[in-house]
Amino acid sequence: MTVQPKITRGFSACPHDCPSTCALDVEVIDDKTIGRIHGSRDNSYTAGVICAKVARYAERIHHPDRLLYPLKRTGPKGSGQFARISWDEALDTVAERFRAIEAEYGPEAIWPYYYAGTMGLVMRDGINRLRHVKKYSGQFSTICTTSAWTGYIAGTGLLAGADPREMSKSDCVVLWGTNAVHTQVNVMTHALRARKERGAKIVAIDIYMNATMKQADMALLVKPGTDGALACAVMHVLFRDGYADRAYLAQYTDCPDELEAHLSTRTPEWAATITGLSVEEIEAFARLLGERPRSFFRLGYGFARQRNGAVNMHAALSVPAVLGAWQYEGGGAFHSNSGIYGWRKTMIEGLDALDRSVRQLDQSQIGRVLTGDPEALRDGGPVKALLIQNTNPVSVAPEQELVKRGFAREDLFVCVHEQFMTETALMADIMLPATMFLEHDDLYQAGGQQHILLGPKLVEPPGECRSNHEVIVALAERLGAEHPGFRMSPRELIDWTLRHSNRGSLAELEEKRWIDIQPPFRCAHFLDGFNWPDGKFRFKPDWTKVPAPRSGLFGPHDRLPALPDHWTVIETPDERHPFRLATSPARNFLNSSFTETPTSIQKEGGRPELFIHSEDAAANGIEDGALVAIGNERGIVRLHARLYDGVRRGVLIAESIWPNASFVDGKGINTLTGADQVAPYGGAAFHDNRVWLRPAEQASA
Ligand SMILES: Nc1nc2c(c(=O)[nH]1)N[C@H]1C(S)=C(S)[C@@H](COP(=O)(O)OP(=O)(O)OC[C@H]3O[C@@H](n4cnc5c(=O)[nH]c(N)nc54)[C@H](O)[C@@H]3O)O[C@H]1N2
Ligand SMILES: Nc1nc2c(c(=O)[nH]1)N[C@H]1C(S)=C(S)[C@@H](COP(=O)(O)OP(=O)(O)OC[C@H]3O[C@@H](n4cnc5c(=O)[nH]c(N)nc54)[C@H](O)[C@@H]3O)O[C@H]1N2
Ligand code: SF4
Ligand SMILES: [Mo]
Repeated sequence: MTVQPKITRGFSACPHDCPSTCALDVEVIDDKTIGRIHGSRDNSYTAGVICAKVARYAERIHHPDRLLYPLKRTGPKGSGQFARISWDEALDTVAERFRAIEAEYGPEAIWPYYYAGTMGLVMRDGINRLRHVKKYSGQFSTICTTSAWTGYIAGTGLLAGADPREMSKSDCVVLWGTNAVHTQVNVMTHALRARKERGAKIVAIDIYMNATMKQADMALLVKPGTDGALACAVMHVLFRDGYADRAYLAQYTDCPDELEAHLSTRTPEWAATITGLSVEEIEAFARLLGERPRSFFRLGYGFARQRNGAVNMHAALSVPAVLGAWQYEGGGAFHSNSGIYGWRKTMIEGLDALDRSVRQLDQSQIGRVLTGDPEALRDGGPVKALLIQNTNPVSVAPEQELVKRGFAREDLFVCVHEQFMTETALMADIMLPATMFLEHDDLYQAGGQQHILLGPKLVEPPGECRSNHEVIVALAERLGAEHPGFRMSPRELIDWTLRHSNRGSLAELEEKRWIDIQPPFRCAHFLDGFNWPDGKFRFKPDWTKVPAPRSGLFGPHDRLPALPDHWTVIETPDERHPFRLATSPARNFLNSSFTETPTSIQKEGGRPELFIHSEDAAANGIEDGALVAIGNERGIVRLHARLYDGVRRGVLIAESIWPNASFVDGKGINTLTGADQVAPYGGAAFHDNRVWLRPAEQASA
């Protein structure tokens, strides 16, 4: 007789870089093993729903390829030849190299590089404590949010908005530039509830017929980078047809008359040419909104990953202001709640040691930084060492050819702390094995909703995996870095941070599992004013003074339009590059995470593919399934064609981010994306690429 193990339930929070930050119920089989993961039913935002890839997390946490022991490189860079070493040898080597590099080149030659592979505040941000105390080079994090946040804050003055659960009380939910079915499935839970319970309409605005567009009542298929034009024409109609809420505009906005005059030429006909929509589609969308001012604008990141992305975000955000939608429960706009938490992260990040004279390097420009571009180096010395946690730049960063060239430098010392042998870990001199979220304690805040959640340690890590915190503390000790945060445990850091941020204590959070910090209705809807001295929404922002994270003015910031508009700084097709390529998210991968799990790879069809309109394929002699090449001045990528008439002619979509090695030539999709910065504060325009397309045999790799 076999004894069935007794399954207990643990609670947690999803650590991945996803706006949903789901509250999780985890089946714990024994102290090393988990079963299925479920979405918590009693969390009002998660509402029992999570994505399939996290539900089957056992496949990732118990993966046979998990890194279990520290390794040192024994062959040429990137050869994959490593030998197992002890933790002491690994940490001593890193510390010795850092000390030697600091002695010869100064502390700014060392660049701790991280991102959001885990969103836990302790494990993600603790690397900054070491950075600040040691005065290593700073990182300006631009790879994800900068263009979107800047555009949103330019209007409201604050990164917050209507309670996302209010979507279920809306008459019209506008999913603008987010493929929520893939990237944050819980948005659909609340939007579909509004449709079922109140007959709400769901509008989706995207550049291809993705899974979210297919669920919409109205799917607006725009040309990439033209959302500003659509927003302007919609506002034109709202003013023209008496749908603009003039009393609201007078009370709550900066220059409604100037906006109305400016929009007089931004007609549906004007926008139709730019966006590729018909005049009727634009009129119908505007009318729908006009008749349903209780409209909820759920603004995503995707449409801001264009060179005019901040402007387009701000233009889309201006529509609910013209409509007066913010006055209604179920109306207004939401992009992210990152502005409501007000954390004191002194202990986690060592902010009391931050020296603002230390240079900040642009995360997205890692290729340029490592290949010695003086501007990217802020006219300082070279970067000679990297310490990497929670990110996989060799796969995810733009200008991949430069990134690879940089990582191949013999004089660059690289330490990567990872869960898997990613393409970045493969370039390491010292590789350290990392824990996963169920193997350490951490604190989470949701971007796409309003909870603070606890993710306690539930199982023991395999092999010799250590958490990010353990690695940072061990290095600090060897490097002589002093800070009280290095003497605290993760649980102490969580408790300190909660208490000093007036969010209770660890004991309280542990009991409650999460806390809902949704601001009151009037505040979330800015009914006592937007977050500017005069309380007025900005149609005409001062783009040099948006209170968003920034380290300078970048991109063509001196040419930003004063009012919402179509800004023509995108990579417009030309004779040599007649196509526009976007790298929209795949459902079963999360950035480059989950590309190691067999089910995800199989569900994504086993290989990277390029969606091409059948007429474009025919015109270029390309058949379904054929190997094709796409290229621009940044490089050439070869992958297989998938004919799909859900893309516009002239637009190509490669759902990403597949490992570079899964492409025919080992060149990943980011070979084609650029690291020039989105104005005004930076950001990477991953979906804004001008390319040519050919059958593969006609293109030399
Ligand atoms: N399954 C899955 N989930 C994820 C991720 C993932 O890779 N896979 N990534 C996670 C991360 S890090 C983030 S930041 C979020 C991002 O999630 P989202 O906010 O959804 O943003 P994106 O994933 O960049 O793109 C969303 C959509 O924008 C569309 N788009 C691109 N250009 C334009 C344009 O000019 N106009 C319009 N209207 N649409 C455009 C793309 O085609 C895509 O369908 O998702 C997170 N969740
Ligand atoms: N072409 C294209 N490129 C893109 C995008 C796109 O839409 N198109 N999206 C961009 C966006 S929005 C983002 S946010 C970036 C994200 O890109 P990345 O930051 O690279 O995100 P992930 O691929 O999720 O990788 C995180 C890595 O962290 C590791 N990790 C997870 N948890 C831990 C931990 O606790 N400790 C340690 N040491 N490691 C851990 C994982 O194993 C994984 O390899 O990619 C960007 N790149
Ligand atoms: S939807 Fe997002 S937050 Fe929720 S489980 Fe999936 S990846 Fe995690
Ligand atoms: Mo992201």
